[in-house]
Amino acid sequence: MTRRKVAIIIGSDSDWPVMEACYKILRQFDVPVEVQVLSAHRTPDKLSSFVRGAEERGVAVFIAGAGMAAALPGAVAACTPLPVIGVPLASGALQGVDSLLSIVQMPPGVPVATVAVGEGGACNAALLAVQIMGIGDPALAEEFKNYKRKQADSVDDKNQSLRARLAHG
Ligand code: RP5
Repeated sequence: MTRRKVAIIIGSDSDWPVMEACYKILRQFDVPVEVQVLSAHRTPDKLSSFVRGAEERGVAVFIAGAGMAAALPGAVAACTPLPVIGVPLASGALQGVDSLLSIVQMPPGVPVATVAVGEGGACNAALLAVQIMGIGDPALAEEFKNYKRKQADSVDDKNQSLRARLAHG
């Protein structure tokens, strides 16, 4: 079974240092990724033609990361029936409050799944995309279950190690 792709779109190359975390997690799950710098405000025509052609190229989910008056995820959602995850980024004077409100406050009928501001949100965007794609891809769903198990094991280890230190302190 050919695995479908995730398209990561960022509003500027200045967003990449944070959004690279998203890319790395998707690649750890062996999800094919397309990355594009395209802006809702600066390159609206190129953005629209990239998004409209994506389903045919095998894209299943979009992740759009942007800062400031972040119209990008909403503009992507306006042009596609595929799910869109929006990552608010902390750039400019308002440090992400502006982009969070821009991305989360979509009007009814055009959903964007908004995650946390910054790198935590970039990581969760990748994981949410894996969960969405896992619905039609049992191998990917199994990899996500393994990820959750390892995460829980690592918390158990930390719990035991802290409790042991306190017991001997
Ligand atoms: C947004 O404006 C971008 O997503 C970026 O977060 C912010 C600043 O862009 P640059 O001026 O660094 O290109 O559209």
